[in-house]
Amino acid sequence: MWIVADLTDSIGSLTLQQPAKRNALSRPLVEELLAALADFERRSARAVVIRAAADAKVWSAGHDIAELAEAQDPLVYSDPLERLLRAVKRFPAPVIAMVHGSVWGGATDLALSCDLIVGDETASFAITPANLGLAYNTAGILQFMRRLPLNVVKEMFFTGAPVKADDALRWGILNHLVPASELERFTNDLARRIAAEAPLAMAAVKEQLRVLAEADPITPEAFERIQDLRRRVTQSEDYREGIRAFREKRRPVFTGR
Ligand code: YXS
Repeated sequence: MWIVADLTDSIGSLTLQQPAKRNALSRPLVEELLAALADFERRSARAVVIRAAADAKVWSAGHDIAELAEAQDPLVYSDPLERLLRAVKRFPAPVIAMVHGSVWGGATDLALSCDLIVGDETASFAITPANLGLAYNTAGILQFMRRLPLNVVKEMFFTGAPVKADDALRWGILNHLVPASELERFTNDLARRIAAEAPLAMAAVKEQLRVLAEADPITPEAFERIQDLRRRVTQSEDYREGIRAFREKRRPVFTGR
């Protein structure tokens, strides 16, 4: 088991439980999250909290780099993590990310795909394709653009550096920044308040907001241009070097080829 799932008083809780790999969002872990969300939907959960274990220093290290396809797009529509991001955004009740610890790469996209994020002073958020020589996918870029000011999105993608908790609050990544000692109580109170509201109204307004937020008209030419840009990066030597460097536990040397 890579997660712990619990449903009590109509509030679902999903705890990432793979510390040896810093809760990397591997295929088996993601498939368990997807199965638990489907179970929560069947049992009419009215709110869901996604979290790591209380003592985790890393909320999640993002995509499992060992699973990333080389020389082809590793962030395709059918990728398990992409399926999870869509499932969270489509879940018919609010999903809250409760963040203690650092959040990396695709896990930051997962947190931003939740409806609300509550973090403590240890929370930080990084998006890291540049560290691997990778071009992020369109749905993911749009997710960041919808949630954050463009200059903030650019700084996060250009540097790959973690955004620390106080900046995460200031820039709008966090809904609430609370002391670590308060995090669980605060988040549970928020979930209970949401779960006490009318569930049909909650589900409707969440889906309305998703449909309207995602109503991005994109021309075929724009789509083709983006695909061409991503294809060249995905097939680059730099991307191969990024994966190799992670595997060899060293800093990558990018040559622009
Ligand atoms: O060497 P062992 O077998 O003990 O395994 C090590 C790491 O290899 C493993 N691990 C990972 N395995 C697969 N995918 C990962 N993302 C990943 N992260 C870590 O966990 C074991 C312990 O790692 P270690 O020794 O580095 O732990 P630490 O506590 O010193 O450092 C924790 C981190 C998270 C700061 C460090 O592990 C790290 O920087 N991990 C990579 C974070 C990252 O860049 N994630 C982005 C993944 S790619 C992704 O999400 C998107 C495709 S994108 O790039 O577009 O954002």
